[in-house]
Amino acid sequence: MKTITLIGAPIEEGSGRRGAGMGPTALRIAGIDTVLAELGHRVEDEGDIRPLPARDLSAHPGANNLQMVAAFARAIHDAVHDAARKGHFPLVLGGDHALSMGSVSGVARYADEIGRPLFVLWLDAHADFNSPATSPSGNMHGMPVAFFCGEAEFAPILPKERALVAPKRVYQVGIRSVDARERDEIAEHGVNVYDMRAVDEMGMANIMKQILEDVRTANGLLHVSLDVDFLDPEIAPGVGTTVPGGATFREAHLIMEMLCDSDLVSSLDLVELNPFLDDRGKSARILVELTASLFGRRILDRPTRSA
Ligand code: B3U
Ligand code: MN
Ligand code: MN
Repeated sequence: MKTITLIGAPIEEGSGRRGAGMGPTALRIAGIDTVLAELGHRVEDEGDIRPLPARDLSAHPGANNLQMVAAFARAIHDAVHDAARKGHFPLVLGGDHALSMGSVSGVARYADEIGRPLFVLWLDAHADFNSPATSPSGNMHGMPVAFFCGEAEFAPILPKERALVAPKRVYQVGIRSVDARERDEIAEHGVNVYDMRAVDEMGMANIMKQILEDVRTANGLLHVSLDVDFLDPEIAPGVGTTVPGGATFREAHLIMEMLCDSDLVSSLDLVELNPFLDDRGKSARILVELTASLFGRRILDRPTRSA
């Protein structure tokens, strides 16, 4: 039994189009709280974050809506850090992926405080390793991984002394749309990449076993960031940037079931859900189902452990 703090993060300013701000509402309508409560967890819904004004920052030509993104990042950082410190499981309901600048930094700070390394599992079609200098779009939802790894240091979005994540503890699974500069950056920084070809060749179970073993060996905390576009658009069309050839329903569930068995996950983001583009709530529902699997819903009881 866990105490789960739901943190609504209705940010859409990182994405370059409207709609992701309705994500937290759609996830609540799809029953995220009741599903978790039915599995025996205590659920505390903090409601939606109100961004703290970031008037100290000025506009930046390579980072669209910098002030609003920073405002959300600061508030999310504090909410996630507070929840983790209380021993709760922070579950962030997005909102676009720029919110992970705040959530991952918040858990990284907590991990530092308790002296354990933070690992990040990034489930996404994209690498999200751009910076204002490299981004083709200027959209900040394409920058969070570079940000929490200490790259993309172009503005004081969070205090300078914030905790960072070591790129070698970041695992990207499912990527299939990477900009040329990003490809060089992730290789240079030693980010662990399992692109869709690796998924096809190795199988999701083997990939997850390797990742979970690394986290367990290091006695780490694991943050999971799930972007809707990780999934194939056939099963999850409610996202601004659909990329064909994504994870199947079963691949995604297997990940969640193995994460559940491992008991290593300490925080989760559900991001990029755009209800305006969805098909009768299909994508919101699949995110809720995947979350249920992560928190203990199972097909049969199995004695096997995943790592
Ligand atoms: N890499 C591109 C596209 C992109 C990144 N993340 C999303 N789209 N969702 C960029 O704009 O940085
Ligand atoms: Mn993303
Ligand atoms: Mn993406």
